[in-house]
Amino acid sequence: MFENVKEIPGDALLALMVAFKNDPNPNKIDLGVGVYKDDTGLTPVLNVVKKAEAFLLENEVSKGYIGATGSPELGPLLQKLMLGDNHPLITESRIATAQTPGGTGALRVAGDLINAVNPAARIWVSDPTWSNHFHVFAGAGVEVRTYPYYDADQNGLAIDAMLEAIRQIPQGDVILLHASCHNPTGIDPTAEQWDQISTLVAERSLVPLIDCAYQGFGEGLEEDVYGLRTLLSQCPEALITTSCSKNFGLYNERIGALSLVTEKAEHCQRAFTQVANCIRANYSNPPAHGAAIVTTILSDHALRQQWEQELADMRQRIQRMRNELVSSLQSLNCNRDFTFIAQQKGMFSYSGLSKEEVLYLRAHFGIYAVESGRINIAGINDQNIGLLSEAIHQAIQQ
Ligand code: PLP
Ligand code: TYF
Repeated sequence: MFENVKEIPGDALLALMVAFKNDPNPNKIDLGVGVYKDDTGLTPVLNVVKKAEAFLLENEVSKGYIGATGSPELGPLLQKLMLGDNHPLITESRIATAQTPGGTGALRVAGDLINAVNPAARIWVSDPTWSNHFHVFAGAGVEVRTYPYYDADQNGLAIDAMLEAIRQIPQGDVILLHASCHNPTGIDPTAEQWDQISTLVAERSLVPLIDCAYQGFGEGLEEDVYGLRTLLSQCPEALITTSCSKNFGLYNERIGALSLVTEKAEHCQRAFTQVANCIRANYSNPPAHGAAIVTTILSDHALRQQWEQELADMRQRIQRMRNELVSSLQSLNCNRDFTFIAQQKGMFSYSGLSKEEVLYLRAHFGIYAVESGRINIAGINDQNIGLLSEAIHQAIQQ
């Protein structure tokens, strides 16, 4: 069976992670894969997570299966986090949530669900988007198309081209929108642009799939769901994929969720049986530990406050590094304007560096960025920012 199987290239981002690890340069800098790092370059376990785990170690009574759709407490807690307390979708029972293995698991179940209930539907993703979106939806048998998003000349959102493309998407298709902290560009729509996008998505009878992987990493827990709430206020149906990897620092626990929003409560109950069926046919039921951590934190007042503080610390450190990179490059009199980096949101920045410049940084300084020019701002710290700025200054003069 395997004699003539051809090799396929792995994920370029994960390959970059390995290349960084193998580089002996003591001053190397990792701006590649999207994980948060603190000022010492580590991806720490949050203190609040350690507290929740200590509680679970004492109090957990069973390792029994938790069922296809996972923890029954997780869904309502995540719904409130995204929508706010007493949101009409919650009080009207028009939203149902299944726990999934990470945001990626949620995206895959969403793809399987789309394929099961409307096999003709395509999914439209931004150009560019997180590369795994293509793999996940193709794997689920859903055709992926793109709409314009990035304006390279302005280093901003190509809003006119985006709206024009959305006007052409056939009714009933699914459109994926990043709730905040767009991966890879770091460019999010403004509130006014979200209003325009939402009105159009509703007018065209498209189903928004809102990928919410960075709530709290941009401007704040509330601010980062402005677009999500606006879309849900206008569109009768939607899908939301949530990841707790970044905002709880639970990357390898694989914790996320898929929420289904329907026009009527009875549609929700029926469609949710399809969600459960997709999960059963795939991995049967999700791992329990990450959900237990998240529910422990979100349902306890003191733990929740501590989590919000630790999340704010991560967010503020990223913003500080954005500002410092911009001023550091300015003080070197770089002949290129990088001020847009301070305006972008979340961990990622489309820096505008060309592939040649990225490869120059890697070869000459052991600085690892993605060839598209994407840099992970969380990889910058007080110790390496001087070297990084000098290196960028040199790379763009080549
Ligand atoms: N969606 C986006 C936009 C992402 O950047 C990521 C990144 O990791 C995910 C989803 C998936 O996250 P998870 O690690 O929870 O599967
Ligand atoms: O874009 C990133 O860097 C993150 C992490 O296959 C990631 O979203 C990257 C690739 C991948 C899984 C996660």
